[in-house]
Amino acid sequence: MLSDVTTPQDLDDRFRESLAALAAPQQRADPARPVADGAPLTGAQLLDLFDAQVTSRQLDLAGRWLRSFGEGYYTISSAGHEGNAAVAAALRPTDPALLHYRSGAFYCVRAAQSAAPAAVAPVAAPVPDQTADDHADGAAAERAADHAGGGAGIGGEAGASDSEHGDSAVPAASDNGGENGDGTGTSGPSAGAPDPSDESPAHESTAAHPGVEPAFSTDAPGGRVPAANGPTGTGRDVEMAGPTPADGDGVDPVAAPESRPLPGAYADAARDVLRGMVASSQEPIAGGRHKVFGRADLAVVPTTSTIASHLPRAVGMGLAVERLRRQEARRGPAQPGEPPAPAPWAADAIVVCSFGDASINHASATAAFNTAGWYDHTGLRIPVLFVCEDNGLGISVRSPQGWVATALRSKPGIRYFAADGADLVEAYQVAVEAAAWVRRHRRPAVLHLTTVRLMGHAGADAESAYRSAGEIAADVLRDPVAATARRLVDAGLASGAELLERYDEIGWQVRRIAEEVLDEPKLASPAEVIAPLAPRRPLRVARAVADAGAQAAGPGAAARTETFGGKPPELAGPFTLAQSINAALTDGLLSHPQMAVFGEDIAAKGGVYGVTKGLRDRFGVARVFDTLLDETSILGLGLGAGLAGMLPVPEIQYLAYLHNAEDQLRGEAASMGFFSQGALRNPMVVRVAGLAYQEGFGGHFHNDNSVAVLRDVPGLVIAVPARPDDAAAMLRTCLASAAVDGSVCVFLEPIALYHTRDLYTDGDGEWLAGYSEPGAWAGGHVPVGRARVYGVGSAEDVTIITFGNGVRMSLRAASALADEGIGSRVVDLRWLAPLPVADLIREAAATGRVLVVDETRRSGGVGEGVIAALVDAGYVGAARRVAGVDSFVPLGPAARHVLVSEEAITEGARTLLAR
Ligand SMILES: Cc1ncc(C[n+]2csc(CCOP(=O)(O)OP(=O)(O)O)c2C)c(N)n1
Repeated sequence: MLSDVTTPQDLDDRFRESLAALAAPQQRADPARPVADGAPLTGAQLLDLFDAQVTSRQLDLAGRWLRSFGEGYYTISSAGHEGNAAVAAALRPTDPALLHYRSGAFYCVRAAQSAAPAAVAPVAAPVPDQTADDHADGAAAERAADHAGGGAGIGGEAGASDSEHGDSAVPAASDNGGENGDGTGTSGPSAGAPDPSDESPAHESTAAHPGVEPAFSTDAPGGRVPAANGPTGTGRDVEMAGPTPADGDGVDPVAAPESRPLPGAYADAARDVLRGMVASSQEPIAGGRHKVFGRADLAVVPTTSTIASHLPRAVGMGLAVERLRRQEARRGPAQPGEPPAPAPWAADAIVVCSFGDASINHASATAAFNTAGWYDHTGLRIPVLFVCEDNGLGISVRSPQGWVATALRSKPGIRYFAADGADLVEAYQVAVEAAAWVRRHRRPAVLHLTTVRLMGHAGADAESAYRSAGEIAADVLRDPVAATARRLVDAGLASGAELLERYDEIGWQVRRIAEEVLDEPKLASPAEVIAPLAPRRPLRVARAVADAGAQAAGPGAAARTETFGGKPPELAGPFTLAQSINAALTDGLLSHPQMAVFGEDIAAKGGVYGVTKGLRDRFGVARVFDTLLDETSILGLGLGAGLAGMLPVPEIQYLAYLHNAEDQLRGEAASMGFFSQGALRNPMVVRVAGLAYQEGFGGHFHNDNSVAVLRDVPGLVIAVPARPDDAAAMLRTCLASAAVDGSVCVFLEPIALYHTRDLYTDGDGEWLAGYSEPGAWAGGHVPVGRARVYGVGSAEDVTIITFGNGVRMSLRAASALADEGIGSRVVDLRWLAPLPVADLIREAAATGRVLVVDETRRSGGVGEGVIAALVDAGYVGAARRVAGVDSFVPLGPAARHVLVSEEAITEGARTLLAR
């Protein structure tokens, strides 16, 4: 009986009723044949996808069951979304997938695909279009990119000259009546005829391997549907004890479904999911840290609970995958001794990301759609398939009738496909078309998959508060698993009773595994929890810096000199902070072939402060490029590029503008190691221009002095160089740390010091520094979390702990104090995270009097952390703080009222000494 709230019991009862009502087929069909004339799936394939759907459904029921006695911690289900099994089947197991939290069936299919023996012929060999842009030389690409609005991209080799890329060449655009006239088309049975020119390369590749007997069927044009007699084990630790398989002699084409073994990969997938539900430390990706769909060997990248936050990353991955493909195509097969291409994804991979209908409204989603479309408009290729699983609801809020289709159809540069997720055959056909289109054209598309949501948003959700009983019942009637069962019975492939037996058998197996994983260990200590958070291997980082120096001084010396226009920076200078960062970025691009520098205005203009001047000319648009104006997307590009094996160095133009995109750093970048136990990483060095004291320029937004939002991001490295020589060394450290340990680093550059030359008096040039020659990089290496100490006068009376602009102000103040006979030691933290605690304690103890000079705000500012670190370490001396006022920074001279001044520093020191 269906109540006003759909409980697991209701859904289960209803499913049983509907299967019991199905008559036995009059005639049995051959499972090796298509389920219907012209259908893209055979009966056997449909039976297998049914298994995946049922496994997913039984996982949902098990999740509620585990919760009922307090041993399960996750009840958001996939029920109603099991049509996504078809999407997985249409893809290749090597296509990176960033999945919606309702992806149980997708995950089961992906696991089964991946379990295919290696001997199986690869499906759908790469035959991306060899369009004009593949052959574009750098200069042409650069011109094209410039023409397109200054935006090259990670795939910046592509020109805008693509013969297929334009209004006139959008495949089937005007054939199907859904064309928007801007490169966005509509496809799918519900929208119009498919474009014959979009035939998947899969056909070609399968035909190209005659005689190969795949364990997974390859006659479907897209990915691999797990075959009925597919692998029953994957070498992992579980196998479902299914009923005895039918004789494999092929004589009996009407084998009843209960005689099919359940692929062991489904059991493995079920175990993964159940381990997540019970927070087992043996869960394969997050190790009990979260319930996510993810496994590195399945190319399933875990996503966070923040809806749509994975979409900007998916776009970045698309760009990077395409860039690396082109790079590899250009350089040809690896020569002996040549390092392998760093990309972890197949060259012709496409990226898939799925999400709900309410999520399309989120700023992160609109940013991702826009960025994909923007790049597409410039002629750059982004092979991303967006999949919107539309159940019509976001928890309790309805998507307005027709809104999702209207919104998704009208995304410029993104081709639209639509399918009914309750019809597995149709969904598969359209998903294959969509995936093939993206793979062939290397362009973005969205698949709008209509679904229902069964059993509410999550376990505790009382749907009756916002939905009528009739509405809930209508959704149950559209249960996609029951729909697949009907299809199987109609096609003569099984009876309802047989399918019900299958459902129960899988249910029994899932419960058995659930009981097994209940006993598995949980994370048992803080150390265990944080182990994968941010690995630090300082010796390896130091060695990487030394190696880069040796390369630049030795075999790379000639190229380096040429890159610097004949005069290496150590022979030029002395440099300002900005010049030093510029030279270090140049050296970084030379040392790290996978490094790319990008952001707003950084290429053609060279940055609003000239820090990146000349880099594009030195390295070309593929490695140094302007992005569109959206910080979320800039970081998303970095997230995806890092995951694809690159070393991204995005720039955020002003600290104030990091905040609107901060989740991409906090929720996405910094958490990847944590939620994947280090199996996946997104190394990144985010350059941020910030902090105050830009006298006479701007108000708060160009003088933002708040870093509180960064300081508590677990594992994040925050560097604040004050001096030109430190800046170069610290940037080398950050790049090496990102490359070696996968670190996510914020390199916060004090704008006011960019062009500062003097320290004490006009013209003294004491804030300039020479640039280290590469042979000296190892000796001058600055490890993460090590401070610099300056002794002024006797250095015995007071310890001034500071960073950034505070260093220069404190040195000037210390000089004035020295004239009064007060000796100071000025400690430049250099790293705000992790704080150089050992250095702090040593220097504090040396005088017993600590003055913290903190240019950020009093509340939540860096000084709070410094004082707390001293207290935690048992420091018992005197301590004071001077800090910014808890205010936004006002315009003009009024800024001085809220910022730390040199006078405040000298006053603070005198007060300390007077105690
Ligand atoms: C940025 C963000 N805001 C709010 C939430 C809380 N939340 C979780 S799921 C959800 C609804 C999402 O609806 P939809 O995208 O349609 O996916 P569905 O759950 O319907 O499959 C909300 C609001 C969240 N996870 N992330």
